[in-house]
Amino acid sequence: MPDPQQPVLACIALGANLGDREATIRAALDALAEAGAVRVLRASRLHETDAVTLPGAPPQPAYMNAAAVIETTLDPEALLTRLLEIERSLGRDRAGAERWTARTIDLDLLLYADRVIDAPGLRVPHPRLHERRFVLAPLAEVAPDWIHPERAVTVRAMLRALDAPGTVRPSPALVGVAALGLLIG
Ligand code: PH2
Ligand code: MG
Ligand code: MG
Repeated sequence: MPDPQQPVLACIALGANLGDREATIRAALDALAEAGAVRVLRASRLHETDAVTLPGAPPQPAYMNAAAVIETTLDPEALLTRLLEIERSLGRDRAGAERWTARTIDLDLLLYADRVIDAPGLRVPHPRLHERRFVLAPLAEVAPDWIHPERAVTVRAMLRALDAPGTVRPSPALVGVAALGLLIG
């Protein structure tokens, strides 16, 4: 186990397709930055993306997606709990929700240092990370050289290799984080 006091880097995906998507994503990043034990180091631009749904599911509004690199002293379980708390505080209602239904906010733990975790409710790296353009396109802005610990390839290479269709429209707006002034490089 890593030293619990030693900060590690992790990557988070943010997605929203109900309500004021952009405002909610900004609020989620601010909430992450304001809570103790987490520093937001980089935030991607906002990317508007067509909703990927389960086969046969009704169409959904387009998403706003983004990604961030954070530094944290929380272990992966505590970080996941923090993400779920922020989702709830921003109006995510999971009651009765089936998979992949529209949501005000979705915060996914994509990568946590070079750890591989397979526990109920927590799989890291995120199991579908490598096949989703709406995850990889923003992630490649903030962590292009991050190596997927199971696939041994970089985020940039995974994005390049992607053959799944998917429409991603990057917006000129950075998500931006209050009091942090960060950037993509
Ligand atoms: N999240 C999903 C399912 N489908 N589609 C887009 N475009 N963006 C998402 O964040 C997304 C999705 C489940 O988490
Ligand atoms: Mg998700
Ligand atoms: Mg989620």
